[in-house]
Amino acid sequence: MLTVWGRRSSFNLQKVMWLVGELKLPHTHIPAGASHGGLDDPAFLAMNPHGRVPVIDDGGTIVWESQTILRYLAARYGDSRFWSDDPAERSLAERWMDWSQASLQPDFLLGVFWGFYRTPEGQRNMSMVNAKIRACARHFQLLDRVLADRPFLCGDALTLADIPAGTSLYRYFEIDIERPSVPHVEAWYRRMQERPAYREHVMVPFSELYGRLDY
Ligand SMILES: N[C@@H](CCC(=O)N[C@@H](CS)C(=O)NCC(=O)O)C(=O)O
Repeated sequence: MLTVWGRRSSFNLQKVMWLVGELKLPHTHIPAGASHGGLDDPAFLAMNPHGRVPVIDDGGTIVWESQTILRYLAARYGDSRFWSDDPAERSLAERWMDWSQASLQPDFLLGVFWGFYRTPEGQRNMSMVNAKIRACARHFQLLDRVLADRPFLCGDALTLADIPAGTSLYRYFEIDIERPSVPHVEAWYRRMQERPAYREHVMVPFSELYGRLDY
């Protein structure tokens, strides 16, 4: 049996739960982190010395780091659309996962979501926030160009490529910031919203996080 630790408002948990939902994996979810606590418990630190969620225990195999978990679940339970045996084909999805973690996620999640949405108004560094909003506009315009001739980042079907970047969409389109016109990204987002796993695990209201720097 698969066990997943994390809080439902955690962006990194959402990526994992979205894939768990797509793969229809039976699982137990244990709320952990923020007000649920538990991350400093010795038993939790023995699983993840970094003391962060998400973490999974899959029949005794412990995995932490959200994107490592995505790769693990896709390789263990996915069909070849999520994890190709061919390194070249697999790299088509992996590059978008790594791009998302190295480029989009720092600018959006740290710069905009934390810097703007989670920071109380009087404490915001608006020149930093505005620079990050502009950086995000460039990231989404890049995605818009790629998605102009395909429904998903690697072609006709959802793959691991779409999960980290796609998890940003709900918050990006919900919060009150300036956005460029990105019709192909908006169409991609509508395709995500048709998926029950996306609606259940990613479209999680987050207004309780507004202006709150604590977890
Ligand atoms: N790079 C890690 C980041 C893990 C991380 O920072 N998780 C946050 C939640 S998104 C966390 O555990 N925060 C502490 C808390 O929720 O109490 C990953 O992708 O899993």
